[in-house]
Amino acid sequence: AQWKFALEEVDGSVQDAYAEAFKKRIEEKSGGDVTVNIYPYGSLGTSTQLTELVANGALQFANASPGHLGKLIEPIQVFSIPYLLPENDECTKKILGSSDVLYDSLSDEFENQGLKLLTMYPEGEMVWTANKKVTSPEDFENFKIRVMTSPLLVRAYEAFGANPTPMPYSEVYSGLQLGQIDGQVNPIFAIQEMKFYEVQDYMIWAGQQEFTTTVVANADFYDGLSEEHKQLVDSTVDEMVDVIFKTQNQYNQERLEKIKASDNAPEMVHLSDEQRAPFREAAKKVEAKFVEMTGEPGEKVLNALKQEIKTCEQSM
Ligand code: 6CS
Repeated sequence: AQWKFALEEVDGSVQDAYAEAFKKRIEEKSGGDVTVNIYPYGSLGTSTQLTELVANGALQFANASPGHLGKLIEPIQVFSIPYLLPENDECTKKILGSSDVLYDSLSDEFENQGLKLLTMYPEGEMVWTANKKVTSPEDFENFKIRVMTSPLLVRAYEAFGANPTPMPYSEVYSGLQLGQIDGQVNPIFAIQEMKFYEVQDYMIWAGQQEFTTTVVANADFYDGLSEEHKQLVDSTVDEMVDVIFKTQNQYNQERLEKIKASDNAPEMVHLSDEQRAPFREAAKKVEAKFVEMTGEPGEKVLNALKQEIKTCEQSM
């Protein structure tokens, strides 16, 4: 069998590291029975288009990040509520890898769209890059910030006082360069590999959000797999939880050093707890918006996730 796995990120990214390790394990364990072909971001289209290609069976696997899934699977936007996920990374890893909320109720929503939710993993803390020093919601006034295409992200950055502009990943660099947008938000490894730091003066840590992604499969493809192949996919996905957690940490650390060592490196700004406070306060409004958008099912997901976070944090 030949399986196609498409990425929302370029060669050398965190998603690429995942797919490469997945491929290696699958090919070895299947004894050459299965080959996995990886398609990095670019030729096949935007994140939204990749999700469509998996849903209609043209692709077997792809990454599909909540930041772009919000129109198709509204409640997955719970992962885009700022300051919601645990501060403890181990809890984030645990919840994304094995949460009941995620793999019971939310996976049904994926199923309804022809998608099998295989796993979810973190890719690192999201950092703002900007052409001015933003330390308060007031600084965000008239500031055009690019966000991913999920509707809740527009609400989130409005609540933070900015003018959010949703656009695909591939358009961000030129948007920054041409001044159509003033800033954007992404994990450090992505800021480095997409060269956003070259056209921005500041990198700003506000601690508001972990970047999360899902790996989805075409649902009919997955359901139709032999027991042996299903086991192959499931066991590999399980093994990958720790592998990718370590890799993304390493990539983000190494690439921060690269950015710092570059000519004209952006100024690194770490917001204090006091400076973060108004953004945290604004996040409550985003939570309310989420409930308004997604209704009772969304509210249930939100409350159950909060409970899981609390339980994990208390056990650490
Ligand atoms: O900003 C984005 O659109 C993208 N950022 C990352 C780090 N991965 C995929 C996503 O589409």
